[in-house]
Amino acid sequence: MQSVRVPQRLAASAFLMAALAACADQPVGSVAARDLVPETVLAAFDCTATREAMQCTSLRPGMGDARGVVMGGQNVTVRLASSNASYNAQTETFSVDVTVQNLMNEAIGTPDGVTPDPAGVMVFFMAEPNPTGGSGEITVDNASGTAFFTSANQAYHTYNEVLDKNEVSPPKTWQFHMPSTATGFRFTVALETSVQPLLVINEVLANPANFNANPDVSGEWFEIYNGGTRPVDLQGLVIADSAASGRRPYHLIASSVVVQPGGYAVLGNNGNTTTNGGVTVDYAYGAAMALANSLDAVKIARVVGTDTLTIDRVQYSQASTSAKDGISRELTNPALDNSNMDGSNWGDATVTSVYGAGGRGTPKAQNSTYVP
Ligand SMILES: [Ca+2]
Ligand SMILES: [Ca+2]
Ligand SMILES: [Ca+2]
Repeated sequence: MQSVRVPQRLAASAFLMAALAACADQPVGSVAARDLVPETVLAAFDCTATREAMQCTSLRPGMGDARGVVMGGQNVTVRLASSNASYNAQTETFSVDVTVQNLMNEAIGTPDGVTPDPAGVMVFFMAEPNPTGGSGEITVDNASGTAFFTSANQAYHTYNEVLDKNEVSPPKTWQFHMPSTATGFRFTVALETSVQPLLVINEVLANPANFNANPDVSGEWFEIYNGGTRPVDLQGLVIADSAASGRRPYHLIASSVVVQPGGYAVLGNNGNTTTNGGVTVDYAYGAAMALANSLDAVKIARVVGTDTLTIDRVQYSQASTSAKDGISRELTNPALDNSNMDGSNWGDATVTSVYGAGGRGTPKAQNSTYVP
């Protein structure tokens, strides 16, 4: 039976069970079930081996990948490195140690940067080993399992790691059965994993200037910065603020808002620039959030199965610091700890040339308080 690559953490979720029941006549392990786990194909590699060595180079983006466009490749998003290649003539086994290095700013093997994805980082054999010298059937000997990737029952190696920026995994020994009649072989692999959306709440205007009778219901906004290496679509993520009774119910971002690496998105309660103080908003959440001019919090999270995992969260309790009338609060550098908006990692927008009647601030642009 085809193995089901569904993290144990999610296996008990009602969502998943409902999805499986809904397609009960589909083979277990169908793409529908796997897609509940937000996985990303990061790179594909063309690998060649002799009895003494193995090397992998990048495949071009989009090469025949039924799972979507392959992003980047070797030395762009992730690096595969091999060492200690050896051949055992008695058992006809070729062995090589392979490590995975994450070259991106965002962590991999985790949906939020902290929580390990039980599915880990998976390296799929897209094309099985074929001899390049001599003859005989070459097979993957010690796969972690098989699953549907571009076709059924494809072998994969799993690295159960959360890999932060530049981090290298411990080596895993890949073993192949290589008959003595073969002298070399070739195969392709693709690396698939969950990726942390490296989003930073970077600027908040909780207390718009008095451009109309009730500016709070028409002119609040906050800015998100993408500190990652890959674009992030906010669609499907959830946002919330706090209310007197605790966290307000999450609001699902219902339309596509792609934030490029190093780019910004502005989310506000009102998308109409003639009535919101003049701010151009990428996404309007309406009355789903209301940023108090006293104390409050802003959170963005992602839903994975029945879990809601925080991507970023900021809070403030000093109105005289973080909710000044008509002055946004800016993070001085997106790499800093931004959890406390009242703290010294944040500052008041200094630009006096206002974006509009709503007040001082730098919506969808680098903060005026930015310190490299
Ligand atoms: Ca609130
Ligand atoms: Ca307000
Ligand atoms: Ca800004």
